[in-house]
Amino acid sequence: MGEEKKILYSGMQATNTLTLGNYLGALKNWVHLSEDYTCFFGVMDLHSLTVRQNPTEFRQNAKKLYALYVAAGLSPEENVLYFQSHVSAHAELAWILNCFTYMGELGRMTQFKDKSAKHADNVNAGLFTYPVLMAADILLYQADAVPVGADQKQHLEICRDIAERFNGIYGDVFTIPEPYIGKAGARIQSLSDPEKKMSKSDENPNGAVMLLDDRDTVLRKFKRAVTDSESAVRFDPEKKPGVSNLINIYSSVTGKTKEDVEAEFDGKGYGEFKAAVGEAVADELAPLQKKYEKLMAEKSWLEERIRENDQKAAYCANKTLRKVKKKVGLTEP
Ligand code: ATP
Ligand code: LTN
Repeated sequence: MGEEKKILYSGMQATNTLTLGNYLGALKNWVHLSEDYTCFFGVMDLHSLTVRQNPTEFRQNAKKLYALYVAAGLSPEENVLYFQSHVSAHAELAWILNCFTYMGELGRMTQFKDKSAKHADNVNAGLFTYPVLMAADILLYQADAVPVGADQKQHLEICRDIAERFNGIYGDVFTIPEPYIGKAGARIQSLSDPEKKMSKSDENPNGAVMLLDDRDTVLRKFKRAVTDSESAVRFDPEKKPGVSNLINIYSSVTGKTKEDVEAEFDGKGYGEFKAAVGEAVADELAPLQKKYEKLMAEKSWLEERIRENDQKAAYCANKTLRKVKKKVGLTEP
């Protein structure tokens, strides 16, 4: 028998459809990691409530996100793919951990500061305690590794602090998780403004390639991608952020190194290069989109997997929650 696999936990908020940045920076890496870890991936719908949602669109987006996880290659039979809000232990543990988290710690979170500025009319308490719910997500499953983008690193640090504080009082209840910051595709920039990251909430529709964009749209967006006044395909993020971003995307999709890409397009113009990147991305997305359409057409299969996975997640989460409740001295029901 081999060694028992370590536990990996991650998830995304269920807002809007995903971009190529979400795919190359997160989802695609998860698919690789899922071979080596026992994985839990959540559709983080409770976190999405920190920003006001339209209920109909929100419900659809959450289901779409689940289908995209599966279409991208995460098997719901090999991994636990579930909805955060379907497992009540998340909200329960978050409450308990709230009582082990200090206002000062939460006030230092840069995401809280950014989002409060962006949604100045709705600086709610959920936005403030967002990292505590995230800590509960991770700690419930005794995760060893948590793949996240650089923007989430601070949240992982506070999660470790809360877990260590709790363990310090009550003994070894929680596994202390390690962040796992991927390398390839770690940061895909906007096609229209390569100084900014590619984001779902970009105002310019040409800045972000969406995972469900059709071939013509993908090709058109790459054709319009902002570059520079030279014509050499050379990786230099400082001086040539646009072209460097395209090299990064192309190398992430094809698996070629940056040097190989430079050599491949040596002496060729930007027009040819942009067309090649567009084609490579469209080819990468085509099978994912086909699978997504198929999944959405036979919803009952997906719904059955969701039910099974919600139960598997709840089983693991409740084990930790029971232990926590006992440790803090809550009476048994
Ligand atoms: P928003 O536009 O609403 O801020 P987002 O597109 O940044 O959202 P998140 O839900 O915050 O998406 O992130 C989901 C995951 O995708 C995270 O792990 C994040 O690090 C990763 N990710 C998001 N955008 C990019 C990007 N441009 N490049 C690489 N990874 C990204
Ligand atoms: N905050 C994360 C989403 C998220 C998450 C988590 C990621 C919520 N809970 C637990 C990893 C582990 C984001 O915005 N990307």
